[in-house]
Amino acid sequence: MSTEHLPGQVLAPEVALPSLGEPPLYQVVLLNDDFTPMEFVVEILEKFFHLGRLQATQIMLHVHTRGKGICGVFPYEIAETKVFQIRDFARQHEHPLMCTLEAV
Ligand code: TYC
Repeated sequence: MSTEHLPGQVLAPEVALPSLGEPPLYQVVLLNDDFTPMEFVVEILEKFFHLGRLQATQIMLHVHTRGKGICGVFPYEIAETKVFQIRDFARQHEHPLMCTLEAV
């Protein structure tokens, strides 16, 4: 289908130019379980969120004691990619670690 306008036709601005606000943000949430080793969780936080050892350990311990915790906040596609990568990495190492997305 052609996208050319008919001569003299003018598109309403809201149709021609969708507003470009900030993208909605999503938090990547890590869930506790009884089996995944603490050291493995710390490695995940370092590897996928570029956290230092201290902050990664603090977040791991928060998840361990409180049941869940936020690893980072991102636009949807980045957050979704991190969730998939973490799930895959955990499965490759045969750990049941789970993480999810939550709208901010
Ligand atoms: N509870 C796990 C243990 O005692 C450690 C753990 C922490 C697992 C955080 C998952 O998201 C998690 N080995």
